[in-house]
Amino acid sequence: MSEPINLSRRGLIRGLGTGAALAAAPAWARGANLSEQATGLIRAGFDEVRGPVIDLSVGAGMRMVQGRRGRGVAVNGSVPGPLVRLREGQNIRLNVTNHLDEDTSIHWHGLLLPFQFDGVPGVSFPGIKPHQTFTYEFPVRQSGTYWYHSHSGLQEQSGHYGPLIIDPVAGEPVRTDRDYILLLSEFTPLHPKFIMQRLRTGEHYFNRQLPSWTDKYPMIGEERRMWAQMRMSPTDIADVSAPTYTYLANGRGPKEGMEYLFTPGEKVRLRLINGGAMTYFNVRIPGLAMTVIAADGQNVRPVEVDELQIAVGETYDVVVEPRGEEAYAIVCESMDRSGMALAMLASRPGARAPVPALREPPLLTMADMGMNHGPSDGCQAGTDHGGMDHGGMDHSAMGHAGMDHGAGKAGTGDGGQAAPKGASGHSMKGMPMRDISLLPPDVAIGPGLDMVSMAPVDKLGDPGLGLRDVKHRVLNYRMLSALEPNADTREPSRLLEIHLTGNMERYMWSFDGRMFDAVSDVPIRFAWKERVRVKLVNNTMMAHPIHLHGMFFELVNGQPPAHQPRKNIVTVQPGASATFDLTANEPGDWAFHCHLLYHMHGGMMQIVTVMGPGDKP
Ligand SMILES: [Cu+2]
Repeated sequence: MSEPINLSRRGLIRGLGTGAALAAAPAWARGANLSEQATGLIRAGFDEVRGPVIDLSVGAGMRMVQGRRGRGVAVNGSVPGPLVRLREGQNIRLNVTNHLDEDTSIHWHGLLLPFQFDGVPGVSFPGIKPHQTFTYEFPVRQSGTYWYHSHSGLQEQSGHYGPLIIDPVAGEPVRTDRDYILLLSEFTPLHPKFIMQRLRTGEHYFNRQLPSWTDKYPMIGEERRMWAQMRMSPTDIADVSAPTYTYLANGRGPKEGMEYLFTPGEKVRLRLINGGAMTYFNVRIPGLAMTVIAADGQNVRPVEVDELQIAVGETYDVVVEPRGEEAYAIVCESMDRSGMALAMLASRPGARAPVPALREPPLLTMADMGMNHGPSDGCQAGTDHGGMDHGGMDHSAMGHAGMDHGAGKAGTGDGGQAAPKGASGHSMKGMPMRDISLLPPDVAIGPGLDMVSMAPVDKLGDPGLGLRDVKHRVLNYRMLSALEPNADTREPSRLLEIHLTGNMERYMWSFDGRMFDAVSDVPIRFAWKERVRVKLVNNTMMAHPIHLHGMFFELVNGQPPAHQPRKNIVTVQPGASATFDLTANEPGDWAFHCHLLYHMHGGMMQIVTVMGPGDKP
């Protein structure tokens, strides 16, 4: 194996598995017939492409991960696709050729560009037809850690994604000796269309951690009855989990020996990218602190933590200084703790650190249904009866069968149309799960909405499910602060409230009760350079990573306006709210969606239209 190279001195390493000998130039690079690529096994790991013109080809093939085979979609014959390495200030032309027998696309996640090149079929361009080439061309106006992925169908689940790094003109604010990419994702031998179909027909199909009456979850019988009556489950944390998924580090399973070399005392930069379709990861390196220096590609004031949760689509750059041990495990547990992606920091090839066992699966709490008012995010169901009382639920009411309301009430406000079975207001006897009087009038009431948060509070300080009561330091959004001051610190002139809505049973997901329909939907409109405050209210029991294309917004996280952190994804915790400020200065039509692939596909998407300087509002 060749000497690892790194970004700051000798180039940026791809991080090869120890088992994988450095192959000769791949078939596509040798000018081989691309149809050959369609039958060969897709490689794990990635090469690097750079320069003013970059050619990318999207093709299908079989993937093999830890002995399991599945159909894959690859860029340039590998999963992840090649590292696209750009330089701030350059002009880039990317020729993307589609070798699939279906349409494809590439969305450049987090990049500022003319909307025609944002790569969302039906929103910004028609998509790339089979055997056609589409050329993306734009000036590179930023720097940092990003990624790219398909925005067509469910191709992202099959492997159509890759890292994208932009080197800054002015140099990095933090000097490091080594610079590595750790792109997290999932592999499944199942066809993503099959997964979507099963999610629609039975939401618990892939959740293997459903509590039974005999399991060891620390719940009393009453709590179990409450969850059962709501036909929800406190283990409803991930829609799809292991063993359906094998979690991947740069395309490699936890047993496939992904490693990054270091020399003790060096500063190592890890560019974490969550390129998964559905999985939140909790990332920690036992024995090492991580200094977060960037979020979603934007520099932040360095903040030291021991663990962080990375939402689907997010990127975090962290710096670690390994010394003392010959190896450190980079443990990336799925949020539901059904499995982990794994890599090693190794002081010599093959050096290994012990890998801690998966921690106990976390449980949803009543607070995750928007029922607690207090700052105590971590309370367990049944242990915070005071907080539950605030939500209008007390024990006398619970014993009052007459307060149960189902389909009849759920149908009111919907033109008298009774909601179908499964769409009724969940009730915990006296506890209305769907009190529509709590919603603003512009939210559509119908079968796509099965829960209304009673008292959604801002939870930007929530480190994420499963990390609320760990003993070490965990990142949360309130700890992020922009390194360079924001350009626009005007007071927002308008407040826009958007509700995240869903019907868990029927796997319908939406904004304001309206599932995305590219043809008929009315976009969210912003005037040119309008400064808007957007409040997202989560009326579901799942965390949703909400992503805006084409622009950065600033999280309203308690930092002064000039240093509110710039992001393009924000997680809205279950039953909670999250708020950001936005300057609408990128004209065009932009996708705005949940980055959980099957939620987006299930309807949680909208178009944001930013008017140009000459447009009439
Ligand atoms: Cu995206």
